[in-house]
Amino acid sequence: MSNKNNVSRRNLLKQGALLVTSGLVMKGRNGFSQTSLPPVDTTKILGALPSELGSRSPFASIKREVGRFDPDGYSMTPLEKLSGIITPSDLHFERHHAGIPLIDPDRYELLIHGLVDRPLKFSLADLKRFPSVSRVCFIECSGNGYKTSFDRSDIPEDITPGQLDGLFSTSEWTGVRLSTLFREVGVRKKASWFLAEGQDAAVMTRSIPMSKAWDDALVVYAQNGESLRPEQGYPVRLLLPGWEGNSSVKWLRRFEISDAPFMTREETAKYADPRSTGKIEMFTFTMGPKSLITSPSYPIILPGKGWWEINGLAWSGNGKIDKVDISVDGGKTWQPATLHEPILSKCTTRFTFPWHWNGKSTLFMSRATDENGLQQPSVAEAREGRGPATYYHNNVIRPWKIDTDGQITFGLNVMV
Ligand SMILES: Nc1nc2c(c(=O)[nH]1)N[C@H]1C(S)=C(S)[C@@H](COP(=O)(O)O)O[C@H]1N2
Ligand SMILES: [Mo]
Repeated sequence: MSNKNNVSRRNLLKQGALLVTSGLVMKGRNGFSQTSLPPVDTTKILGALPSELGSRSPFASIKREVGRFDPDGYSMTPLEKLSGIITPSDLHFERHHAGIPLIDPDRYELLIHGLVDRPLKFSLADLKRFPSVSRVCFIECSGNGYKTSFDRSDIPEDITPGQLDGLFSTSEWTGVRLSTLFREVGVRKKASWFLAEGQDAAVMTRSIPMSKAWDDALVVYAQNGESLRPEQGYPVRLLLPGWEGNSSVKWLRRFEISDAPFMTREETAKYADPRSTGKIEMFTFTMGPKSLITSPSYPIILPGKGWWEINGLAWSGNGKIDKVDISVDGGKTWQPATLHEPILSKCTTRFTFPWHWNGKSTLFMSRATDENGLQQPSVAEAREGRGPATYYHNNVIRPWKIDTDGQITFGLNVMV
């Protein structure tokens, strides 16, 4: 498999030489003591000694793609470069409306007030004293999928999976159940909504139905075994499994309990879905079933016909993935992919499918179905059901096109 952007062996050697001249290999954090690349006979050279902090192989560097729009910004997970389901923490996507605040954990406080018996403030240490829980689940920005409405076909063909859908990542999160905290303050019976507020310069606020708190909402302080990254909400964020990323408020400082939604800017001017009826649907929290083939994908060129493994990711905010079907004939026929363990609820599932490419030009794609029987829609189905105006919750089937020369490009424009 060759890849236009892939570093060839020769380029790697050149890069190695560069690393050496810049002293990076000698003095790098990883402590590699070799001064020449490629490593000659590694059995004849003392290897690197242990270090306080690990690092990636210089041959396996990997980066997020960043978009900065003052004061707004995002970075995207390079989905095509990852294996399994966990996103390394330093590659988790980011979406900040007003940058990353630096919060002193010793001065951190979470206030819970409103329709409660005992308004309380919790320090970070207080939160860590409650029974802890861990859960592996995804976060997906509701604007994931190239911010284009279902009706438009202006997504470029030369787009990688990460550039298309990289506002999506999976981590193991640890914290305390929100229901535990709400019981502690004695949430009143008539409470039906609560406000979650962040302490960043955007003061992100969202109204969340009380049912989510009693169901599976978490207040988390750890990610993949260590404290949250600053960009993921250090020291504490709300985590609403399966719901649009925006509602998982980072740098969390306050919950206000109420009997009505608060109608904040983030749920009226934004994060609401205009429909073809002319009406706007609000509080469309759940991320629908979705899948994406991450390999082969643009910019890969398959060198010839034969067996190639189709590899990808599937997820649903409604529960577990039940099946992923693959079509290699433009959507005419479908065959089941193999789902890899673990298959967790509101989490990412890896799938593979052995494909015998006959050398002809075709469109190949995946389609996810979750345990509730909800299925990833085609563009036509999405347009029909939701109207053309919204770009939020874009989970339409994502086809890739392969030419007779093996070049793979994004194929949605061919379909619509
Ligand atoms: N306080 C606060 N919370 C926030 C945001 C923000 O800008 N401020 N961005 C939201 C959006 S739009 C998304 S998609 C997710 C992104 O989470 P991540 O940056 O950890 O991937 O955080 C949400 N929580
Ligand atoms: Mo988002």
